[in-house]
Amino acid sequence: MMRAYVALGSNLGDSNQHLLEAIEALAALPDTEMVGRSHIYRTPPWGKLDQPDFLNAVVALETLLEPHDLLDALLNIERTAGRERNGERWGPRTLDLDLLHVAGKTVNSARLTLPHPHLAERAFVLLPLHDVAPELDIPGQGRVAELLRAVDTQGCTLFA
Ligand code: PH2
Ligand code: MG
Ligand code: MG
Repeated sequence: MMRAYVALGSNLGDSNQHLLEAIEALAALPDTEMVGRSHIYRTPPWGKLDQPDFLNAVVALETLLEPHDLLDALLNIERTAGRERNGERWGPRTLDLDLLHVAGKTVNSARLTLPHPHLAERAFVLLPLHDVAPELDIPGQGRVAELLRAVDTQGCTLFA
């Protein structure tokens, strides 16, 4: 079994519903158990500012799926939520599922980089990740609690 951390985000449609359905779908993945779930946070848009606030969360999984198989499963769940990829970087989306880290694994493929290279810059990831894994040490980046202290969480609020 491998411990994997997945970030969830949505800022189109009924974002709370998209996140709740995604959490259910993740918990139902084959050979996978959901072992942690963060609060849901409302967060200001990062990267591209003229779009609605996001809801963000993180879940922890114990899984037998290899990282690339897990990635395929995440993309399937995104498609089920009506995710459209129009090529716009950092634009609004019904559901975004990002694989953040898989314990003991580094991956550098065309499709996937693990640990997620921009995790340490993003309050919208670190805040919920801190709920489920404050002591987690991200190789090359640091402990989640310390990474969180170093980012600006202004405008991020507890949603649920
Ligand atoms: N996702 C992005 C771009 N910007 N901003 C917030 N607050 N939350 C996100 O999940 C997010 C973002 C691209 O995936
Ligand atoms: Mg993303
Ligand atoms: Mg994504």
